[in-house]
Amino acid sequence: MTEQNAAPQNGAEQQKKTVFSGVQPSGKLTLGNYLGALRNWPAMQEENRCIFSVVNLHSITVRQDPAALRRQTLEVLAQYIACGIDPEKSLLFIQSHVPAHAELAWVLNCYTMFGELSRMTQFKDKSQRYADNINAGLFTYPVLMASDILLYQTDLVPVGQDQKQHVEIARDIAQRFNGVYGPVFAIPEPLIQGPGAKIASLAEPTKKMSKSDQNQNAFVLLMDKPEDIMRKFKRAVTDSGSQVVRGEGKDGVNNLIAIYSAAAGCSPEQTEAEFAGKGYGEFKQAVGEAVVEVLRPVREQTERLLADKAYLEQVYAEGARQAARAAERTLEKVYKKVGFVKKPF
Ligand code: ATP
Ligand code: LTN
Repeated sequence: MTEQNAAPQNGAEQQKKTVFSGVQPSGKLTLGNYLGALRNWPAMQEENRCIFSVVNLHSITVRQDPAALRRQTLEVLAQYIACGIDPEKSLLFIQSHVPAHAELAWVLNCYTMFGELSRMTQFKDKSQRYADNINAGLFTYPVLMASDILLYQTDLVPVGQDQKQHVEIARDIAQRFNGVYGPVFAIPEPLIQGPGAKIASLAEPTKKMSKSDQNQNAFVLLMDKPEDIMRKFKRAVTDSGSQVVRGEGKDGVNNLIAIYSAAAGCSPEQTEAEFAGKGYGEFKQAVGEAVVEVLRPVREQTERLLADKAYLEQVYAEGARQAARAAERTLEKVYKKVGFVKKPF
């Protein structure tokens, strides 16, 4: 990102909206992450001030292998770029490199209610899934996410459907804080786009496709080889019907229709029309092929980028520098408002 985009703006620059989003490096990215989030981001960078972070502080709410976490962090960064995010136009950084995120999270913890965090669906799901590690970080995860968003005076947060509730709590926290101290934070809005906003597991289509699923056949990874992608779609759970139409209780087919539509860039209605009179077997083959084609350039570009660690390092170093400057401005305002004595250096 050019300097002027991170600095206070004037004229036309002032009209730009600020966009912030992030992905956890808690595993390898899935087709759900891609169709629900990443894929929609490059188009936004032409007209907005875009900031994308690899949110590694969030990932340790679940136990991670340190070496794998380090590797996955660079992989996610490479995949951002491979998906079309241009480091010259957008600000890309690793969350732990900007201490303001953890600092603001502490303050906002004191403006977030136990009751509202208890209602978060992701907390309920994850505390069931990781019953032996229901740590405080898992509980306050949405406060850290609110800090990510609010530090940059964000207007829009492009995410998948599952994160809507978290963006809403960020709005609530911002409004509460502004209500006490005056207008400190911009009030962000979630941006949930297209048929890819809610991709389900291929093995259990009532659940979301998640990179931390134990079952390898539940997800397609961005880095999967074409033959693996085809095999996973061939095995995808459907139902006893045969027509490629959406319907109540047809979660598997509904999901494949959403995936095909998102991958081929058409509406679910167009997908149904295209496959009228064709069976599930033929449809699954077509979904697999469409996904292979969409992911191929992303996989190849990611591989090239991962071979150039020096370039990635340069991108995240510059990103951290610019992000820290922007974040520090908001943090300073917050510290002043709550009554902290000004830092002497
Ligand atoms: P984890 O399984 O480790 O909790 P995750 O796969 O849900 O992670 P995140 O890093 O939490 O991935 O999400 C990154 C982005 O991808 C978010 O915007 C989220 O809404 C989106 N996303 C994740 N899973 C899906 C899905 N199945 N369908 C659509 N969007 C998704
Ligand atoms: N919780 C998000 C990841 C995330 C995020 C953010 C997304 C952390 N901070 C800020 C948007 C904006 C998730 O996808 N699970």
